[in-house]
Amino acid sequence: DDGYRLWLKYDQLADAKLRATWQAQARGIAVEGSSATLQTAARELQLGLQGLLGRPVPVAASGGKGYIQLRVAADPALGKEGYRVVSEKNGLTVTGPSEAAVLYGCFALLRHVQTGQLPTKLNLTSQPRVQYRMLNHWDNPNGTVERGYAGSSIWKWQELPEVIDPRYQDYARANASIGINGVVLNNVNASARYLTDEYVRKVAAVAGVLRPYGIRVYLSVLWAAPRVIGGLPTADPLDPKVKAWWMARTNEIYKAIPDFGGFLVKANSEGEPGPQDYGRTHADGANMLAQSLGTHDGIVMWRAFVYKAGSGDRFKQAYEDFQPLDGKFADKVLVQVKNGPIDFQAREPFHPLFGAMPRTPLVLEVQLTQEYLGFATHLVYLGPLIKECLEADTYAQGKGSTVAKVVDGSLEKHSISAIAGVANIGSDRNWTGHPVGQANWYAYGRLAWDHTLSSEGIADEWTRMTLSREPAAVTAITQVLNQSRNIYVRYTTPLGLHHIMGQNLHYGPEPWLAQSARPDWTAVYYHKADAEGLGFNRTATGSNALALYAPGARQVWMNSTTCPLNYLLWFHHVPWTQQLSTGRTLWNELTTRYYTGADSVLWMQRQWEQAKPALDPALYTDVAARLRVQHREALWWRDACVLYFQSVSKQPLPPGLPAPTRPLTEIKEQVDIYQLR
Ligand code: BDP
Repeated sequence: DDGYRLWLKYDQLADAKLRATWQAQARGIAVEGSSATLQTAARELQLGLQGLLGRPVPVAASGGKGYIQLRVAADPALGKEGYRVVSEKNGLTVTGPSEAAVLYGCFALLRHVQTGQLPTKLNLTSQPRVQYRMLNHWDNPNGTVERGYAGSSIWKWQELPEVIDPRYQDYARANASIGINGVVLNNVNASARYLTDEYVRKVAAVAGVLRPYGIRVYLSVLWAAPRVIGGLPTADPLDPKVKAWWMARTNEIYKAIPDFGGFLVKANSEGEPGPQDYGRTHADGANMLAQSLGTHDGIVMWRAFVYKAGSGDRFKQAYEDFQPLDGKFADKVLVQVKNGPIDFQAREPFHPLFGAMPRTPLVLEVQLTQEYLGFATHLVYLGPLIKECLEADTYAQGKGSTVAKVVDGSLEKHSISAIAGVANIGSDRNWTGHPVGQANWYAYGRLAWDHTLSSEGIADEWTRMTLSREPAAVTAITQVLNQSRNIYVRYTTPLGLHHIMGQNLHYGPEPWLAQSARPDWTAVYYHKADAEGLGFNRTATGSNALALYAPGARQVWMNSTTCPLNYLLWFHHVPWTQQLSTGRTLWNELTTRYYTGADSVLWMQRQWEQAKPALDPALYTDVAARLRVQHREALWWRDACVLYFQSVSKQPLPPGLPAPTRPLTEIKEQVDIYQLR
């Protein structure tokens, strides 16, 4: 098994009785209507059922008993994309108010069969809680992928529009199966190329493949495009010529792609151009772009990932730039906010903008590509990370004002809502490099559809669809998935440490990093280790970033003796010798976590080995080898951090923890090797 089929495996159900039961319910598929999406739905269902049931399942315009009926039918309870899969007298029906809804219903039915469940009294009803469920590609025109660890880009721009790689369709199938309905094709550090007629033709070809799967395409735009490709002297959003240029470009795009989704913008961030270059605000820029969309059905997602060099605590900067703009954005604008205030660290408190911009729909952006979580080498299931953010309580309108409710629009009564995942896929045969990276793509899609699903439930579903349905193996594997993120945090950044990774690569430890182009690109800026203690004081006696949160949320973190340990060093500078709620001193707790974290990777290896008989041999071997690297590198992190922090704390290791066998200098050399050009 080379992993190419992802979770859409459809190998024959081993249980003959179960197969027979389903066979009686799936003699054929009857589809009313001939549109591309309905035909796609029927074809997908057919493909899946034929595989699972091991016999032909014909598709017809109508059919009798035992035929599964696919039908578009108005149903006010289901929104636009919700589906209903029910067993009726004559057989199963899959209905929904739109063709895409029927397609989603077919995939839900397949999931049901594939995970080994019965057709009796079937009633699967579901509708998405978030309207725009986006995958963001950080793919460049030359085929590289920014922070991509699974080969190169799947988009072959050179060959488009004539050559349509069959992979585009398989990509669409995978996305549709988990409810993703929008994809931004290119990197937020955008090239202006995509806005040219030449490239719009290519983009239109991709859109044509994705359309029958209910997926719309979007583009990241370079703010300076009017200068770079438009021949204008300026990109000032209030300049009439600039406005006219965007309007004309947008109209051309819609001529080629009538269901084009809109734009994603990274402006005045990490050196990218933006409206502030002309003394204008983010709202000026976003609103002008929204205006250029005219009456077309498109949106602007404007990113809030901004931080300036040398202006106080980076934690606060996006808030300071954007919060005052609440209420100033046009209707079609959404502001896209990363899950945490710094940058996709292994654990972050929720971003303080959530709940603080009630008049602006906010897009939650999570990173599926594991830039700060071990690339495609470490096994880290991100379901728990995404859930933790969604369930965090902003207290913006009292208890229960979760990030999820801000994002799905229910808290502040927005009519549009969106969520974005930075894609972890590439040209590798198995799409994600690490086979378990597929689970992150899957979990993201499922949570984007319904954030109330549990991370554990999704892990179970994915494992059974992708790896094995053998119960003991499912248990062993899902235990690993569910623990993996906490384990990663323990051996890299326990107790709320953050941003202490290798500076160029964002891989491996570099807590000693003190010099960089900007202070907020060093590690010491974030951990603030000194003779007295460790951690960033963000209380009123420090940067006071805590004041950005509503009182209820702030309360949780405010006091260093009651702050949950997972967030302690995010908010407090804690003496090495302070006793924590575990009974250990900070130093002893920190080192214990590094050691137990690294040891837990051995536990992951043993669990994986237990599942071996139920797994495809090549896949087993691949993951087993990656887990060996993961252990070696967990020790690397452990020794680097323990020895470095010890050089500052001057504390002895707690009894029972063996001292690292190599000196810090040796580890530093190793880190340097990885960062050589
Ligand atoms: C950082 C990445 C950088 C991205 C940036 C962003 O290192 O490559 O361009 O995020 O999100 O974490 O814009």
